Amino acid sequence: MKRENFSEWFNQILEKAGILDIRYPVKGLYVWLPYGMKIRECVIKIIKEILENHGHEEVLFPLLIPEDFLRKESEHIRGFEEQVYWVTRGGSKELNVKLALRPTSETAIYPIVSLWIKSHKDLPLKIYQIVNVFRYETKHTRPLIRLREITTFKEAHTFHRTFEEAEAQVKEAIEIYKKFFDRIAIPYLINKRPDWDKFPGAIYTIAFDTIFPDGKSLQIATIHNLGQNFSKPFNIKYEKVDGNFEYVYQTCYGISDRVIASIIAIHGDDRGLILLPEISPYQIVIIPIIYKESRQKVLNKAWKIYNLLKEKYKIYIDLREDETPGSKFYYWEMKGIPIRIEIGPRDVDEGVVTIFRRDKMERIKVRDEDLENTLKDMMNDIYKNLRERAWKFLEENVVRIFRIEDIREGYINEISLCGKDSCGRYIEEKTGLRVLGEAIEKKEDGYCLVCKERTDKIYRVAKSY
Ligand code: PR8
Repeated sequence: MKRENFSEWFNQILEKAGILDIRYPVKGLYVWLPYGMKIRECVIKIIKEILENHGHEEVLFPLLIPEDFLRKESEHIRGFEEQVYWVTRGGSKELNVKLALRPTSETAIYPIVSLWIKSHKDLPLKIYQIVNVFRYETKHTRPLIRLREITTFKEAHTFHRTFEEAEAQVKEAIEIYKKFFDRIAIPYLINKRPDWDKFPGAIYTIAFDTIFPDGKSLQIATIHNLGQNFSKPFNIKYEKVDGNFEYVYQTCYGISDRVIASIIAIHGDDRGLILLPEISPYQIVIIPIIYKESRQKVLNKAWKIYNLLKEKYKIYIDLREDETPGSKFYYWEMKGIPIRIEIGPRDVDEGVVTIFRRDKMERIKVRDEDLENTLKDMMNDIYKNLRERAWKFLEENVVRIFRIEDIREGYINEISLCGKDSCGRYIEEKTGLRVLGEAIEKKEDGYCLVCKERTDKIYRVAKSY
């Protein structure tokens, strides 16, 4: 079902695993449920840790942006004009200055940062925030994937003395996202977007794209080199060592709820979610198999194991007596808990427990004294297995193509292209697919499929979300 009817599978999992309620009566807006919030928290914790380790500090800017701020950079507003929600009234009074719900926060942040930055000593400055943003999307909206309220928008903004420093920051941002996606076992391809598809106001955009089970690509992160395009209209200047003033050079980069969509879509299966130990609300669930006569001894052992493991793992003991063990198994499999420990009366007598791992759907018996070591190895192995499986799927769906007529929907096609806009546009028109951009970590000698010029550039083409 995941493969054949991905959209339906995805929406069902969101509901059945308790991630989102998708019945909110405004298009493109959804309700986060308790279990979904716990997963979201785990993911946020990882990205925060990585950003902080790379010298970024968290800030929080207002949601509302005055119209004149939003309009300061002309390309930016041209790109976002049709996506902005406006607040025009306070109660029954018309506002003197219209206020935009931020579609992203450049134009909220930069006027204020221009007051912070005075000298070269204030640079580099690296800040980030995790907020909701609103975009009036006109393409088909989907939970977590194409939202009108992006609820988990992590945006980083950096300010530098020179163009070279901003370039180095783009490289650092690539490393940051590699670390992040590796940690959550999401495979990616890194593409420099064609000029016509870059972020409004940027010099260029680099994107991380992944592939979904239906063969469509999804942009899961973007990094933009803004040059001085924003610092000039927003007047962000610093005093150089020699006493002259110069506009700063900037980058910004962001991820969204799509990260969580990817975790669900890429790791999950027909039984539900499959979570990595690090992002699972519980890493282990203990299920005592309770019968009247042996109730006490089973519960004693279950609590003993719980106490033994609770310092090391996020662990939950499912004591519900109005549910059968079978329905509990099904329930926690749907929720993607990496490991379940089953304890029955016979296990108590024999000094063993049964361990079940969700990613491989395998059950083994382990002696009590081996339990801790087995769990430790298994947690690592689950991460390794999910990561390998996910990368394998991506790699199997990337195809090297040598003729335009062989470009296929459902795959990421790699082709030789010279890089001229006209050649890229031609491919998009001819195939109905999207040119994701130039592979930044791959070169190969060949001839542009359109104009036949020599080139070593590889471009990726796919149907995308
Ligand atoms: C910026 N400014 O805004 P970006 N639903 C879910 N996720 C989305 C949606 C949507 N409607 N639109 C975009 N994304 C820059 C960088 C501050 C931070 C996700 O960049 O417009 C996509 O994964 O490219 C995208 O890569 C990311 O947000 C950043 O958005």
